[in-house]
Amino acid sequence: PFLLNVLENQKFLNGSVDTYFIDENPQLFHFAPTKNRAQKLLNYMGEVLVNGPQTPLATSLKPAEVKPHVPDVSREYLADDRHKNPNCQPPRGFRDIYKQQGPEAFAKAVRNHKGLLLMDTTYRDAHQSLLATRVRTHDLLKISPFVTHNFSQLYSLENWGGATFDVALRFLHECPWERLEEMRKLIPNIPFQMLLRGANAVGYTNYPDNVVFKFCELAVQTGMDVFRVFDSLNYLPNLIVGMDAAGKAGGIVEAVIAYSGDVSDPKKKKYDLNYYLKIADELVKAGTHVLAIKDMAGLLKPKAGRLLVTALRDKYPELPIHIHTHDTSGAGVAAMLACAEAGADVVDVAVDSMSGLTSQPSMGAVVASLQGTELDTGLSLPKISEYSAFWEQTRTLYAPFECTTTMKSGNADVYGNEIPGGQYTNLQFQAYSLGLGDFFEDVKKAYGEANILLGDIIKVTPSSKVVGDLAQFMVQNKLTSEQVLAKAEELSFPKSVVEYLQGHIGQPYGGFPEPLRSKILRDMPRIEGRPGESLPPLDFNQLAVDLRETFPSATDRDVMSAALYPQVTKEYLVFNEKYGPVDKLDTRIFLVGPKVGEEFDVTIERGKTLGIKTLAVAEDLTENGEREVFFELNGTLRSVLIRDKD
Ligand code: 3PY
Ligand code: ZN
Repeated sequence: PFLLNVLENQKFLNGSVDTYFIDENPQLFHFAPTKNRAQKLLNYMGEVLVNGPQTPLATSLKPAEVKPHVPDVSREYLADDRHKNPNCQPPRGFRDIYKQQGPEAFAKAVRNHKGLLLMDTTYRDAHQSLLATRVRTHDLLKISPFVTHNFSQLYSLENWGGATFDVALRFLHECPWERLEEMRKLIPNIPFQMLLRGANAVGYTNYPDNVVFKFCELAVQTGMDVFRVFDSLNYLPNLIVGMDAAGKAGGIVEAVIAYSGDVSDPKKKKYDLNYYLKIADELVKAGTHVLAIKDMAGLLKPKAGRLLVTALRDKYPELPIHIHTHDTSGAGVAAMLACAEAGADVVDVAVDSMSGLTSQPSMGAVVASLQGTELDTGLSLPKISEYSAFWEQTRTLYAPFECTTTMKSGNADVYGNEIPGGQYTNLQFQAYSLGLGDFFEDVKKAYGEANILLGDIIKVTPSSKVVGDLAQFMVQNKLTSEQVLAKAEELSFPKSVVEYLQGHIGQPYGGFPEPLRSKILRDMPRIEGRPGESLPPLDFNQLAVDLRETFPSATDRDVMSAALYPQVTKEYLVFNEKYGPVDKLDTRIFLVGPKVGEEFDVTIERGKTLGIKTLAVAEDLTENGEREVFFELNGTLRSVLIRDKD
């Protein structure tokens, strides 16, 4: 009412009043949104108790009933108290160099560093590969004070981008921006790294350029430092959009060459050493601060790694080289050691309990292997063990998403089918859920054939989906490669395959496969060149107006999320409005709800903790088909009525 009165006042409206008081007291206008967050959370838990999980679980396994032990960081070092004692800052890290002296100085410091540097992928690729990207902010934050104090020597912590953005909004009902901001508060010293899919940003399709630029700008403002930029076809024009966007935002640009084939095998001709050296040249010319090789499927054998890194090192003595791999075959540690010995500055690892299989090679194994050598990482093995123990327990909370439900060991067949780490467990999972005996073996074989049909392309998000979709299509319709070619005109191919051939994600090296392309597309339109070039810029102001019509409190971050994922973001906002800050619940409670009789705390903001006890779920339905669920909230009886959907 105060605000309305002021706004309707004629003197105020014609500007003839002194409004300094208002200018100087902006807090007068900060109205607390109708919060009742506690009630919303009770509604959420009631919903889960009555109607089951509100986020789809991938298996019938239940989250373990553990409270993971968080290793100690002495009290005075915790972020809350840091400002009271400036001497308690965490040790200096590479981020301090970047923030004080810029990306070039950062790159120089990395290059001049004596031992091998590591990027820890535990916060992103490791759980993207092993746990369907489901690790929640709540668990990431718990271990962050330990990380900032014990792993300050890391090159970076990969903790954002890739699939995390989409999954956070879609399945975890949490804001990816808030995740980034909160991690940053707890970890000021270690550079944060994200995976940027070039012109696809953190999505699966090309966006208008201004979306990619604005995305990077907001990412840097929210705390991102290193942008690993790739394109799923190594298509240079797409890569350059991502590099420019990250660079203009002030980030550290780490341009990537996605690795395919086997440079150590003279019979594999398409992606030979020359191919990689040529792209490297273009990326260096385009001003990358760091050069990375992204071996998304784990195909880089030790011998190939040695060859490739030696050639790059010789050619670019000043440039930091960073190697990414997956351990699918089991040769990951060996490959990373070979790359390090050949002159790579940084390699990717995940903490032991989140490593191996389709994830990254083990941090502990790499660190131990190099102790006492010239490449000694300087990291402490006992600290790695404590970190690993936290994740070993935390991982059991995510049992419903465990890749190990189906994957029991590494498998060197990946050298043949070339399936990227994240996709490997996905396909295996789908195959098992269809319950068809040898289906996965058939899909893997078909994946290799589909790749050849499409012209032996680079396979990583989203081009890997094109190959995977074609492979499943072939298996389901019992088609051989020859039959696909012969019947191409009559078959109704998956949408992703058609769009790929139309040029929606870019141009593949060596061109599109003919006559397959012409047979499938006939007179359908084709995009020549870079897809984003023909997309009109997105009108952010209009998007903000539209979004705020339905969600008045939508932030600029929400607008950015909506630019990338319009539908998913709206659903996230609706969910959030209805159920409140579900990201603050412990993971087991978030996934499957509390047990009846269970007492637990939920900290919804610093200093504001709810004490909750689940009392009972009514046996009988009300006449409206609702079921009453009873809680104790901070000692007071509360109940919620939930429509029973059964
Ligand atoms: C992603 O794009 O999310 C990847 O991890 C590709 O390897
Ligand atoms: Zn990866």
